[in-house]
Amino acid sequence: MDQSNRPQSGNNDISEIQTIQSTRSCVCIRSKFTWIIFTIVVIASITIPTTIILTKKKNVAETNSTTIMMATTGRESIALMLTTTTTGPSTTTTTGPSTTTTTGPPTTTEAGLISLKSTAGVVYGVHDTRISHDSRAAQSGPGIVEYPKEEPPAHACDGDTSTKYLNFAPCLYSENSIQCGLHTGFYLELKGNASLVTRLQICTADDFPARDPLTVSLEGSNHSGSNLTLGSSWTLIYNGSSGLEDDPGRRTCGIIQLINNSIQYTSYRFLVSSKRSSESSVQYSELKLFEY
Ligand SMILES: *[C@@H]1O[C@H](CO)[C@@H](O)[C@H](O)[C@H]1NC(C)=O
Ligand SMILES: *[C@@H]1O[C@H](CO)[C@@H](O)[C@H](O)[C@H]1NC(C)=O
Ligand SMILES: *[C@@H]1O[C@H](CO)[C@@H](O)[C@H](O)[C@H]1NC(C)=O
Ligand SMILES: *[C@@H]1O[C@H](CO)[C@@H](O)[C@H](O)[C@H]1NC(C)=O
Ligand SMILES: *[C@@H]1O[C@H](CO)[C@@H](O)[C@H](O)[C@H]1NC(C)=O
Ligand SMILES: CC(=O)N[C@H]1CO[C@H](CO)[C@@H](O)[C@@H]1O
Repeated sequence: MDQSNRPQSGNNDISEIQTIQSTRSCVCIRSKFTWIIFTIVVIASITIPTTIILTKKKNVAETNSTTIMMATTGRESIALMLTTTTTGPSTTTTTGPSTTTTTGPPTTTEAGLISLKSTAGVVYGVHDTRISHDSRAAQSGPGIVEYPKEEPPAHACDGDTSTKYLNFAPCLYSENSIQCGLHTGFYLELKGNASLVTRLQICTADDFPARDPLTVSLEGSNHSGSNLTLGSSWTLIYNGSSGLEDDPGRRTCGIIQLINNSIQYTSYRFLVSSKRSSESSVQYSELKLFEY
């Protein structure tokens, strides 16, 4: 900054001597000018690394750019605006090439993610089902106690945040209440070996934040087949926050919840006990379980 000021001060020497008393406004303009240069340098130092990060990693970049933007808001609104504009184009360029989903491959890089591939590929939807109580099977269809055929429970276990599981029970699809979709969920028998679940994460669906689960439970069992409908088959592993209190956005995974668990199970039952606000149903794109 010193260097950039030097030639100017040389040119302004005479006028400065002449109008020493009336230079307040002049100095003011100059300090404004240096302030603008400083701002540009600050903006450049923020936007260039941000753009590099964004083009490198899509999902990570979204969270990180948000962090940077939030850090910048406190300092100056211009920098914030410019950071926002850079995230726009680079996000579009990164989503462009990956044609399959907007959020990219969700499973490949996640350490400890348990495969939710199920025995015979079946995921059992349930409704009106409470922790340690018997499961009541949910039917597919548009009416009461049912889920849409195109939005089955298996969609919560497919590793794809562009598909979702939606359940209206005990409501009709036309109803709108805080109760709709509560005490629904699903269970499955893992195709692989028993797993030790120590973390849980839920990802939002494509629309209606009001339908996001807020409190959930996870139970484990080593039983199989029809015994899994019995409440006595299940042991409670987790009962608490979904990690979605602060809406992370659509088709986005919430905060990972830690689970104090030291027992392996071969089957899991997931239930939703509350949602964000009044809507026709509960919905989510993914349940993710991790083993370390
Ligand atoms: C599953 O468990 C069996 C025996 O308990 C073991 O032989 C096998 O390697 C395990 N498979 C995987 C994928 O861990
Ligand atoms: C179901 O549970 C009962 C009692 O615990 C047990 O005797 C039976 O073998 C179980 N059946 C299966 C298929 O696991
Ligand atoms: C599960 O947590 C809810 C609060 O979210 C609580 O009301 C309920 O009693 C808990 N159930 C069990 C079985 O711990
Ligand atoms: C975790 O569970 C064990 C056994 O149930 C218990 O002794 C321990 O206090 C728990 N730890 C926490 C942090 O809740
Ligand atoms: C369930 O099976 C796993 C693996 O065989 C075992 O480690 C675990 O202790 C069993 N859980 C219970 C509650 O028996
Ligand atoms: C600087 C910063 O916030 N880095 C974070 C970027 O996002 C990853 C994954 O969410 C975090 O692990 C980093 O700490």
